[in-house]
Amino acid sequence: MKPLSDTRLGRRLSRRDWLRTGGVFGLAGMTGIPALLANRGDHSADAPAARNAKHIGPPTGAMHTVGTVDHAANGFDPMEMLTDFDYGEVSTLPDGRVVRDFTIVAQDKEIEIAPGMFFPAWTYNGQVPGPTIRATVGDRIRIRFRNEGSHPHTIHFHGWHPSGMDGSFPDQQVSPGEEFLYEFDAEPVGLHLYHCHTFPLKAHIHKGLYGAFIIDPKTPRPPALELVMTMNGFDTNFDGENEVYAVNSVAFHHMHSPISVKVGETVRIYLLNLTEFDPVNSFHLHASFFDVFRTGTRTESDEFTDTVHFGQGERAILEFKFRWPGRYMFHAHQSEFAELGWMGFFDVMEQV
Ligand SMILES: [Cu+2]
Repeated sequence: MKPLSDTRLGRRLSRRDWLRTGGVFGLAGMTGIPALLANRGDHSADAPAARNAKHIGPPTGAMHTVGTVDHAANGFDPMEMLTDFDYGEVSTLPDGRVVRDFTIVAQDKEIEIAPGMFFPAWTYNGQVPGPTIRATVGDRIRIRFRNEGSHPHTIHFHGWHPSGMDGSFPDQQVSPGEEFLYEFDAEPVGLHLYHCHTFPLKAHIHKGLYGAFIIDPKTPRPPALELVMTMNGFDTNFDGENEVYAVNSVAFHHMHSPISVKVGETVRIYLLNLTEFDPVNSFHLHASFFDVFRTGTRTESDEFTDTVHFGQGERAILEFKFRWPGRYMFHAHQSEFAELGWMGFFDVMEQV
């Protein structure tokens, strides 16, 4: 079903070879991976594509998966994840400063990343990405980290913190069954991230141990519809290349469930790239342009464009408004990523 190697030729098939040989057609039948892909290639009666097309619906060229992901079983819903901000348990220090207490637990967990396609993830709090940690600049952050997974893990936060809180050194690894308390002040203002910093990093990050860390300025940003989108990918056959791409883990989710916005409403996307294996990922918005606040550290827009490209760990706040009602696509501008899951729709309604 998933030919990792061609023993006859004695060489490993690359993902692209695999797509060309029709491997994905078997995948399409098994998992609902897009009818779009099933429509490529040989359509003769005996071709796997034709056989599987019968199971996954008519060859409409529809650009999404067929079937549904069980979000309840996953324990997270990509739509809810867009606006799910964890502000922690709030208390105050004697000097009046705000303290935010969080608990993050590392757990091994199988997650469904496309209908019928499961990935053996390593998670923070059972979800990929982990919870979006949010604070105001200057707040004290305390994160009680418990490792209930099968491997050593850490949490390495981007932002200011002393060396002892870095979560990257050999003596800072948290073994299964152990705990560590990360404590530091939230600074600087910006859109940051956190991720496991255990070697090999590419395995620990790709398995799902990452999340967004937003530090708001003292004067809040203007009101907007705020959405967190973490661009990610999954290497489902462990060949060092991703077979599935998404924002917030579930391929094509917003093709089935478009994001509702209003004409003239400010949309603010906290966009991060945590894709492993590929050097860049990108975001392109149809029929509109957006301001780009790189790393979210400054209040002036760095750029006005319709496409941004990020290396891993790179992130920016995007702000835009739609002028007209209707359906507008957003997707990676690496067409291959888009066709393997990283695309979605905004549904724009008239203001009432
Ligand atoms: Cu780890």
